[in-house]
Amino acid sequence: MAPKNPVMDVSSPEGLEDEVEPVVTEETHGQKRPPTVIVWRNVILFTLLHLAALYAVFLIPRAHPLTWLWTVVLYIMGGLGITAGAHRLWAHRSYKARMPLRILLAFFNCIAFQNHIYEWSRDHRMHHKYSETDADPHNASRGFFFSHIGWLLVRKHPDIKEKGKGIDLSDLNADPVIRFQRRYYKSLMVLCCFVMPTVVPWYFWGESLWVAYFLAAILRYTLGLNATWLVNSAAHMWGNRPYDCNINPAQNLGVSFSAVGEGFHNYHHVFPHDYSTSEYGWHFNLTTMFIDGMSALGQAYDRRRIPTSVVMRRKARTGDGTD
Ligand code: ST9
Ligand code: ZN
Ligand code: ZN
Repeated sequence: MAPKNPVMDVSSPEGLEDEVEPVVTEETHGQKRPPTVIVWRNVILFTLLHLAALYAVFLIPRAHPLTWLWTVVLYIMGGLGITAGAHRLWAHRSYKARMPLRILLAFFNCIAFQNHIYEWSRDHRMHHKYSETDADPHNASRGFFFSHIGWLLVRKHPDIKEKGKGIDLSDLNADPVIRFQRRYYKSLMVLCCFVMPTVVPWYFWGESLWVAYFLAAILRYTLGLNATWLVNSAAHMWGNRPYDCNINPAQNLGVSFSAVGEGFHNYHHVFPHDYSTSEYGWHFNLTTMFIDGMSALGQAYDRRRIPTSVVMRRKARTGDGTD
C-alpha cells in the first residue's frame, strides 16, 4: 500500500496560510516596503512537492507507456484550463464561450490546481493593470525568484489588497460556472488534480497506484506550475521586444512551448485582449488551435484580434526592431 504523502494534504489554497512568521525587510531592490511575512506552511509544502516531483522522475522508466501518455494528456488539459480558461476567457474576456465549453474549461482548470478561477483572474487583472509595481501580485521587478514562486510563499503586499478593491469583477460573479467552481473548489480540486489522475491508470491498465500518483499527479502538477510561473519570471526578463521595448515582458519561445502558447508576452502585455496572445496564430500556440477548434464546433465565438495595421504601426513606433 502506498504511504500517505504529505503533499496530498494541500487541501486548499486557503489552507496553506496558517503558520506565519514576520521577517523585517527594510529595503528590497531599492524600494521601501512593509515587512515581508513568510508563510512557512507554503514554504514547506512547495519544498515537499518539488522533492516528490524529483523522486517521480526516477519512476518514469517503471511506468506503463499509457501512463506516460496519460501524464502528457493531463498536462495539456490542465494547461488549457489555465490558458484557454482562466487566462484568455475569464481574466481577459478575449473571446466568448458557450456553457458546455465553460464547464469543460472549469473542469480542466481544477486539474491544474492554481486556485479557483475567480482568484486567479482577480490576481491576473491586477498583474496587467499594475504591472511590475507593488500592486502586481508577482511583481517581476523584485527578481526572478519572487516572480516565479516567492510571491506564493509570503503574505501579499498591502497595495494588492487596497488597489484590488477597485478591480471590476462583476462579470466573474455573474458566471454560474465560476460561482460553482469557487464554492466547491476544495473537493473538486482534490478529485481532479490528485484522485482522478491516480485512479484512471490503475483501473484501466493496471498501473500501480504509487507510480500513477507520482507521475500523473505530482510530477505533472509540478511541471505545470513551473511552466506557468516561467511566464511571470522568464518571460518578464528574457527575449525580444518587437512591440514595446520600454516594458520588460518579452517574447520567449521556450516559455511558449511549455506554457502551451503563452510565451509571446511582449505582444500580450501590449495587446492583452487578443484571444491568441500572439501575432502569429498557431505558431507554438496550442491554446489558439484549441480555441479555433472549439469555434469550429460552435462553442467559442467573438474571438477578438488586433488588426494587422495596428500591430504594424505599434511595432514601428515602440518595437525593438526584431520580429
Ligand atoms: C498558482 C497560481 O500557482 C499561478 C498563477 C500564475 C499566473 C500566471 C499568469 C501568466 C499568464 C498565463 C500563463 C498560463 C500558462 C499555463 C501553462 C500551463 C501548462 N485583488 O491571497 P490572500 C484580498 S496557485 C483584490 O489569502 P494573503 C481579498 O480580500 C498554486 N483583493 O492573501 C482576499 O480575501 P478573499 C496553488 C485581493 O493572506 C484577501 O486579500 N495555490 C487580491 O496575503 C486575502 O487574500 C497555492 O499554493 C487581489 N488580487 O496570502 C495557494 N488578493 O480571497 C497559495 C488578495 O476571501 N496562496 N486580496 O477575497 C496563498 O497561500 C496565499 O494567497 C498567499 C497570500 C500566502 C500567497
Ligand atoms: Zn506578465
Ligand atoms: Zn494576461
